[in-house]
Amino acid sequence: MYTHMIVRTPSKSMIKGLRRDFTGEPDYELALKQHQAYIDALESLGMVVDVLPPLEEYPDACFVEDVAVVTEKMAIVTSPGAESRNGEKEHIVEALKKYYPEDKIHYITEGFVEGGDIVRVDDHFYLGDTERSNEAGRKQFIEIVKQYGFTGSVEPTTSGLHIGCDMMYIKNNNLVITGDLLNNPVFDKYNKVIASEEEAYAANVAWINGTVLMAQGYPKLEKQIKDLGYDVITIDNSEFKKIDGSITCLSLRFKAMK
Ligand code: CIR
Repeated sequence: MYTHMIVRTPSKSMIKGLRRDFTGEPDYELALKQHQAYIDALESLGMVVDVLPPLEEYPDACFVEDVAVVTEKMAIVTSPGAESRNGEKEHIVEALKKYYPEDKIHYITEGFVEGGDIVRVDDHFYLGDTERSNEAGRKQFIEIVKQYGFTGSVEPTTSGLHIGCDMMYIKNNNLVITGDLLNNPVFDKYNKVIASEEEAYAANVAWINGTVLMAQGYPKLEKQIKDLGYDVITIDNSEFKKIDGSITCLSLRFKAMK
């Protein structure tokens, strides 16, 4: 069960956010409205939401998922592999201290790893082998989580920016999955909820205490998830999609330790 969320208001500079393909410039005012709708959806589910101020010097800073991994036992401040994003990590620490004792906040100091490249499935973390992380960062991450009884493994990922673009766990053994990860036998033990190629973008869904938050406009996947008995909330996040953002990247979701 999650109780809290941390988000960061997009800065005006978000229109210059990193992207792999240009599909149009984001409309900042619309992005702000979509961000508020995202917050409203989570508050409607009873989550306490901390809204951090925009960081103009970091166009991608609204994607707070990439700078930390938060659990019920500890938090890890990551170290983004995208050079323009690495400094964002300094700005999440204070927000985490509100909810975690200092000795339960760990830091990636070796190499790089981004939160979007880490997907938790029960007590295991799958880490993506993408351009945003390296061996040293992944190794240190796995060493830290092992101290808390978690396990971790690294999986090849070629179709998305992060492994989290192509899979998300919605509990009860249900794994929303798409792209190359479908060919990885490691995931055969899960009930695969397959996002079709044309709906691949929507595979990044957020499970929030039994409800699934997902991008608007992907009716097949929405039905597949509803058919499993989940309530679904859809969010229009067109402006974040233009800079490779999806649903989970806009928040840190956790059960506060203090
Ligand atoms: C980036 O390329 O870093 C941002 N424009 C998008 C980050 C999306 N993060 C995520 O899915 N966890």
